[in-house]
Amino acid sequence: MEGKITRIVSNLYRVNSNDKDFECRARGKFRHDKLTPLVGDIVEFDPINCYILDIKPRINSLERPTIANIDSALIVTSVKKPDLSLNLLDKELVLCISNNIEPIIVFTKIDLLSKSELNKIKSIMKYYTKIGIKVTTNRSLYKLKRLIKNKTLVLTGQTGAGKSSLLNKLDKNLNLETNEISEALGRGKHTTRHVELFNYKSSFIADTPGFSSLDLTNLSKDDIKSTFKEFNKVSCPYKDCSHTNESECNVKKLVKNKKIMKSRYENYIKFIKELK
Ligand SMILES: Nc1nc2c(ncn2[C@@H]2O[C@H](COP(=O)(O)OP(=O)(O)O)[C@@H](O)[C@H]2O)c(=O)[nH]1
Ligand SMILES: [Mg+2]
Ligand SMILES: [Zn+2]
Repeated sequence: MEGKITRIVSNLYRVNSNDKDFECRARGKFRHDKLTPLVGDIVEFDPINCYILDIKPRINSLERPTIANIDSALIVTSVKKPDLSLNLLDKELVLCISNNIEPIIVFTKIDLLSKSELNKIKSIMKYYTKIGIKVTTNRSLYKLKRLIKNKTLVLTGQTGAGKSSLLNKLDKNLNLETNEISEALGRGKHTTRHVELFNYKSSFIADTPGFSSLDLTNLSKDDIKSTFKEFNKVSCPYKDCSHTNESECNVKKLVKNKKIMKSRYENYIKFIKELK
């Protein structure tokens, strides 16, 4: 039978197949091949003796959290408490896109905004949508459900952004704890936080704090540049323009003309400088 590993505790692998869980062990063969089954792996297994027989090729794998075959990431981004950080959002976008993970931005706490603040957020949402990124809010559950259908997803976002609340909204049975304080305490108590995928209809969602390490050091300048989708459509006089110090750069012109969001450009420059 074929299934998906949703949880690993010591040497027990939980394999979900047709809505049923099987607690399996892995064959010694994997240790030989230096191949460790990961949460998210699609495996062939023996449902009678509960042994994992084979691991299907991965589409990708992340290290922190350790997880394989991620289609999309829900980038949970609060607009207040904690305040909106476009720097963090853009960084998460770079990490997703460079790992071939489809980003889905979910803005939260819109209800805490004044009217003028709301208009600002709306124009930010419009911009990200325009450059081809999926954007929704935690109030549009219907849209969100459509966006996550048949996918394996990770949640990412700051503590207090509303990740657990969002999962609870999707699935009332989950009952995840939802406040900063309990989470902060929990983090201290459980030093090893293992990754677990929970099955929601046809989707699997990783209950993790997301990319615990938001560092770009494994990327090159070109990797970063290519994740800024709106820059790629612009042709500059220099074929390999880095859009930094070149005297003639059409990206920089578009930033001046407010066709490219200023914070996007500034974050691009910051990320490139972080590599040095
Ligand atoms: N006003 C408001 N509060 C929210 C919203 N989403 C979550 N919260 C609150 O924000 C706090 C942190 O939420 P939680 O889900 O624990 O965040 P997490 O750390 O990302 O899992 C909790 O007190 C939630 O009730 C929202 O859309 N609006
Ligand atoms: Mg939480
Ligand atoms: Zn340029």
